[in-house]
Amino acid sequence: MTANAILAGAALGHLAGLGVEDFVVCAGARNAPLATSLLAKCRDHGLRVRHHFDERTAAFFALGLAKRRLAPVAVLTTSGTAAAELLPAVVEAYYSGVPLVPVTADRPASWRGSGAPQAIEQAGMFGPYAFALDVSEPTGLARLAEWEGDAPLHVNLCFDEPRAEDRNETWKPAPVSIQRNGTRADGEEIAAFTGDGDGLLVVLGELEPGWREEVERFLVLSGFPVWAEATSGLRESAALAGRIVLGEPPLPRRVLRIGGVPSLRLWRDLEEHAAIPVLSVSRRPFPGLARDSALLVTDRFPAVPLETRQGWVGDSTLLDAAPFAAHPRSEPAMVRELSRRIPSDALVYLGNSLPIREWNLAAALDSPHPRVRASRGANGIDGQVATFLGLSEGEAESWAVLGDLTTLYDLNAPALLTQLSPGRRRIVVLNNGGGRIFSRLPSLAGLPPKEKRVTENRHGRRFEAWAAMWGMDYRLWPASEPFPEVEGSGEVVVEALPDEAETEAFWAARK
Ligand SMILES: Cc1ncc(C[n+]2csc(CCOP(=O)(O)OP(=O)(O)O)c2C)c(N)n1
Repeated sequence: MTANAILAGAALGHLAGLGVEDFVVCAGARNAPLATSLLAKCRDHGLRVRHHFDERTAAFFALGLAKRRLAPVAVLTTSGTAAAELLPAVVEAYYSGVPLVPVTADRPASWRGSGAPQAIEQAGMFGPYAFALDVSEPTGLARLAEWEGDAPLHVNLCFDEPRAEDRNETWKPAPVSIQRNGTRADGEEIAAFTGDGDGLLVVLGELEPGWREEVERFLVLSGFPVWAEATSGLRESAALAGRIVLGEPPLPRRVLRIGGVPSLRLWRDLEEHAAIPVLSVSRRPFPGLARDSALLVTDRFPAVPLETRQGWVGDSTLLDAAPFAAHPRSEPAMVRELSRRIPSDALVYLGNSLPIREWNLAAALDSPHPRVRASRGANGIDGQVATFLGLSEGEAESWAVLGDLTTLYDLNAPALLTQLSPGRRRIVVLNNGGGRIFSRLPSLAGLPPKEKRVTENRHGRRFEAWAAMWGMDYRLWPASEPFPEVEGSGEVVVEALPDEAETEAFWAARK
C-alpha cells in the first residue's frame, strides 16, 4: 500500500472513530487519496458524503450539520486557498462551540515556504480558532485524543504526489476517546447574584435543547422579568407569559445572561455602563462583553436554590400590537405576519442583521416557535443559506428568513439541494434593497443617499432568476398583498418586498 493510502486510511479511520458520520467533500488533486478512500468505504461504515465545489459554502453547510446534533462533521479540502476558504465557518464554530472538523490536504512539509503552486502555509492556519494537528505520518493522529470536542479541530494531512494506487479500500473506524472537560456550575453562585431580584433583568441568548427545561423551571420559580432571544426557545413559553419583555427594555440595575451572547441593543450598551453588574452563564468561555463582568462556564444549567416568589409585578414593556396595525406594510409587520404563517413545529433559521432583530421584536407571541436557530457566534452574514441547509437535514419543514445581501452572499449554496433529505424548505428573502440595518445605526443613518449607496450597497436586484437557476419554486410577496400560498414538497423562495416609507414610519413611531 502506498504511503498516501496508509495516511488517508488512518485519518479516515480516526475521524470515523471520533464520531464523524457526515463528510462534505471539496475535491481536488491533493486530497484525492482521502476523497477516493472515503468513497470506497463510506457505505460500509454508514457514513454520509456530500460534496460542493466552493469550500466556503461547504464549510458553512458542514457547520449547519454539526449544529444540528452537536456532533463532529468533517469538511475535506485540497491544498492552497481551498483550505483558506474554510476560515469564516471555523470562526463561527469556535465562538458558538460547534465541533466542525476541517481536514485539509497539504504538500509534504519540505515544500513549505517554497511558493510552489498551491503550497501555502497550512499548518495551524486557523490560529486560535481550532485545535490543530499537522500530520505527515499516521502516528501523528494519536494527538486527536487531546481535542476537547467543543470547538473546531483542524487536521492538516501532508500527502506526496497523489496516484491512482492511493485509494485505500481496507480502512476501518478506529475508536478514539477524547477527554471532555465537563464543567458544572454551582447554582448557589447564581442565587447569590440574583438575590431578591430587585432591578434584575434576565437575558436569554441561544439555549441548547438540554438547557431549556432547567432554565424555564428556574425562571418560573423566580418570577424575574426576561428578555428572550427567539433562539432560546422560551420567547413564547406559556409558563413565562406576561414576564417576557419585548422590544428594547430600559436599563436594569443588574443583568443575568443565560446561554449565547444576545443580539439585544441593551447588551451592547452595557459596555458603557460598567457599574451595572452582569453575570453570564454559558457553555462557551466568553463573557460577551469587553468590560468587567462575571462568567460561569457550564455544560448544563444548574439547579438554582430559590424560594418560590410572588411573580414579577413591575411595569412590563410588553410591546402592544398598535405599531404593527398602524404600519402593516412595514418590514417588522411583515415579519410578524410571517411568524403566523410558519407552522409551530417547523425549524426556523434567522439570518443575521435585521431578520433576527425584527423576529425578536415582532414575532407573534400567540404563534410559538420553539425551534429557532441562528449563527450568533461571530454574527456574520456569510454562509447563511448553506448553514440553513445543513440544519434542515432530516426536517419535515424548515424556513430561513434572510436579508437580501445575506442571500446574495451565498448564491451557490443551493447546489447542495439535490443531495439533501426530502423536506419542505422555504427561504424567505426580506428584500429591502440593501443592508438596511445601517439606516438604523446612529453613526450611518443620517448619510446622504449617495453615500448610503456605498454603505448599504443599495440595489434593485430580484431573486426570481436565482430560484429558477437552482430549480426552486418562487413566490413574490409585495407588502400590499397578503402572504402568498406556499405549498409543495420541495424548495420555495418567497421574496418579501416591504414598503420603505411604512418601515421608516414604524421605526420613527417607536423612538
Ligand atoms: C461577513 C460579514 N460581512 C459584513 C458584515 C457587516 N454587516 C452586518 S449587517 C450587514 C448588512 C446586511 O444586509 P442584508 O442581508 O440585506 O440585511 P438587512 O440589513 O437589510 O436586514 C453587513 C454588511 C457581517 N455581519 N458579516
